[in-house]
Amino acid sequence: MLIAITRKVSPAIQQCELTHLKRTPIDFELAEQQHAQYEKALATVGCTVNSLNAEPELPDSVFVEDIAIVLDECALITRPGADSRKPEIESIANALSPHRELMFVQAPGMVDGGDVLRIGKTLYVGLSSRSNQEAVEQMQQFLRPYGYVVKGVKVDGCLHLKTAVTQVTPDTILLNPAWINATDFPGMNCITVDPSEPNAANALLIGDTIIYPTAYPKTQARLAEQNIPMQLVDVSELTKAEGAVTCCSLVFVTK
Ligand code: CIR
Repeated sequence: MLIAITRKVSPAIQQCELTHLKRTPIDFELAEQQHAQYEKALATVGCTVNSLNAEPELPDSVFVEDIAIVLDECALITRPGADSRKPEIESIANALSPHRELMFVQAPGMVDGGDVLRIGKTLYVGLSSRSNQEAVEQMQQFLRPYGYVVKGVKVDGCLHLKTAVTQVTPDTILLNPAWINATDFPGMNCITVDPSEPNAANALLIGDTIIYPTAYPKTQARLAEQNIPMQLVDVSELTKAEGAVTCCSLVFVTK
C-alpha cells in the first residue's frame, strides 16, 4: 500500500520562514482548500492519505517533507536547518515509527528533506542554507549498509535542491539550469523549465504521474511534449510560503 503522510495547514502559516521571497498575505482559507485538493490528488494517484492535525504553533509544519527521508529500508529523521522548524520533529517521528526503523540526524548536522533527491540508490543532498556536509556524512554512515551513496550538491539561488531539480520519469529530471547543473546527475535525461518560470522544477512523481502546479503552463507544455502524465493542482497560497508540491507529503510503500 502507498501511504502519503500530510499535515493540515497551520493557522500560523503567515509567520512562515522566508528566504528568497518577500512576505505577502496568505489567504488561510484558500490555502486550506488548496491543500485539501492536493490531498485529493494524492488519493487519485493511488495514495492512502494519513492527514495529521494542524499544529497551530508551528507555521511551516504543513511542509512535512523537510522532516524525514523515507526509504524502503528505514526512515531518516532530519534536523531541519531553521530553528523554528525543529519542534516539528516529534510528531513526524511518531507518525513514521509504526512503518520504519528510525535514524536521527544529530547536531552539528542539519538537513531539510527538501534538499534530498533520491534517484535509485543515490541520495543527492543540496548543500544549501538549510543542509550541511556534516549531515551528508552522517547520512552516508547510516545508509551505507543498505547500499546507498550520498552525494552533496552545491545549491545557489534557491531554497532547496528540489526547488531546482526533481525526477519526472525513471530516467528524466526537470531542472532550472540557473540553479543547478545537469552534469551533477549523470545518466539522466533533462527537461529544463521555461526561463520565465524559474520555480517550475518542483514536481512530485508518484508511479508514472507527476503532481504538478497549475502556475507553470509553459513548463507544463514541455512536460506534456514528453508524454508525462500530470495531475494538476493549484498551490498558489503555499507557494507564498516558499513551499511547492514535493514538500507537502511523505510518500512511501508500507510493508
Ligand atoms: C521554509 O522556509 O522552511 C518554509 N517556509 C518552506 C519549506 C518548503 N519546503 C520544501 O520545499 N521542501
